[in-house]
Amino acid sequence: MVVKVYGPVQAACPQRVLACLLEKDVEFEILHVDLASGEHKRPDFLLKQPFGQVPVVEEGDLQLFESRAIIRYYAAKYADRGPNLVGKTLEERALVDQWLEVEAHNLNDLVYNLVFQLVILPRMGQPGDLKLVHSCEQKLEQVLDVYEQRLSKSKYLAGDSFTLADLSHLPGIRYLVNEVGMCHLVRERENVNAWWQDISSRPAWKKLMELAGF
Ligand SMILES: N[C@@H](CCC(=O)N[C@@H](CS)C(=O)NCC(=O)O)C(=O)O
Repeated sequence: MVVKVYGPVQAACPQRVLACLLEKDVEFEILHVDLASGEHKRPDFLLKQPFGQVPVVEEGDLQLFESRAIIRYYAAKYADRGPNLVGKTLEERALVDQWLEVEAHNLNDLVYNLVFQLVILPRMGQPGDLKLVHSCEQKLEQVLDVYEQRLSKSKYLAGDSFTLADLSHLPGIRYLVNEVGMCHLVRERENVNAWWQDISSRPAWKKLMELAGF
């Protein structure tokens, strides 16, 4: 069954889902949601995503929102197809979950704030808050030092192979490197940089970047 994915292909959270579907070779259809005109806040869309955000997926009777819940679902559903993204043992799965949580709770907000202050507000003709930018950048330095340590011990976040833990970082790190002018945060860290070069070279991610027109 074709999976319907609601959201602009250029937005980070839909990209998390699309990267997973491409890795798993799951057929999908993108239904563009126009964030600029507030389509995601309209009553018909709120029936799909009550918080008025993208992405949402529909597959038959199943409707799901929250990008990390969606990727966990598809990675588990297609565990035997394509790369194993969830880990093989209980311990590997726990490590995948741990780093998915780190991405969601330690990294994502900082990146989001930087994108909002340095990309979205200026796009709307408003200046970003540079004090907040500086504070987020400093906090991000510390978070990425933890990644650097971790990636000095294993090639990928959860161990020796690429998993959801790594995949979930692709949209946010792309923003850092390509959109907010903070590529130094990645480039300065040998292991983080090697990891980023590796995961962003995956065919599924490259295909998504083409789809997004980046
Ligand atoms: N935790 C949610 C966050 C979703 C989210 O923040 N989506 C953004 C696009 S990346 C959005 O819809 N922004 C518009 C808004 O919040 O009004 C998820 O991972 O799905």
